[in-house]
Amino acid sequence: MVKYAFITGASSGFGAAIASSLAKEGYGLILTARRLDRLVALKETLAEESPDIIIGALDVRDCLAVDAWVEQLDDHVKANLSLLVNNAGLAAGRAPIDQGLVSDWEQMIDANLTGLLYVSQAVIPLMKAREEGLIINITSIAGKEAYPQGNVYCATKAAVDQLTKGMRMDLLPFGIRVSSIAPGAAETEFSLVRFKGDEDQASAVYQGFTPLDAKDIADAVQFIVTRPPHVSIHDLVIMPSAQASATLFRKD
Ligand code: NDP
Ligand code: 8X3
Repeated sequence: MVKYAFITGASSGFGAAIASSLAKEGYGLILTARRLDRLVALKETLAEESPDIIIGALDVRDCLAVDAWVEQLDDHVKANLSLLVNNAGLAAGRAPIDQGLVSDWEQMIDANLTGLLYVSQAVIPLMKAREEGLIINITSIAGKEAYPQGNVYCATKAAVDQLTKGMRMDLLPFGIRVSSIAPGAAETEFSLVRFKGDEDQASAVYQGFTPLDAKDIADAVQFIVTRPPHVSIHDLVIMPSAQASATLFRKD
């Protein structure tokens, strides 16, 4: 029986790389994000590796849409949904706390924290019914250490860090494992989104050192999902070799 993995934010970066890695592991894939055209292209790319890919446009901030999306999945998919990767998220802007835009704050809190809660609450009953499952939350080094002008983004990731621990406790009786991965600087579309399409500002973030790439995080997911059932990876902090903390880099 095919096992299914539900990956949020699969239209780029970590999510797309994780989809590719899990296709190789034989998972059926449930891939969501807001940009459906990206998901259509990804499905075509992965078709040879996984014939079983379900895609859908989904904004994780929309609770009703999240519930409806999970509800409409075929019964055999719901019965075999064994992995959830809560990856969708973003940083919007980088500004001192008194100068941040309320709309940026809301977007980050609603996607990174509240959206993760909506998706988890929709999926967990399916795992509980089988007393088996694995949830991987993508947090960040920003959730371990705040950095200047990172304020609200850091706070959302710190919240998810704590939430991961709480979820693990609440889901222990049901055999559901909960992991987190906290990456440092990785070159994806993350900075382009943070700086609202300013390519110069985005590329400057990664100048002078070799950042992580999306496959580095997909490799970590692959490691977690291939552990035997008695092993639970609680938290992986993965940094570029040139990054020693949220703010300390060794640059050329
Ligand atoms: P990308 O910008 O490349 O990918 C982000 C993904 O999240 C996209 O697929 C985007 O899809 C999706 N997304 C954003 N908002 C929403 C939403 N409201 N509803 C549904 N999907 C949404 O960045 P990364 O791959 O780097 O980021 C993935 C995760 O990793 C994020 O949670 C990020 O905070 C975290 N992270 C990133 C690091 C980095 O340095 N790159 C380091 C540590 C953590 P779409 O726009 O199509 O909806
Ligand atoms: C993304 C990494 O350090 O830019 O979470 O916040 S950082």
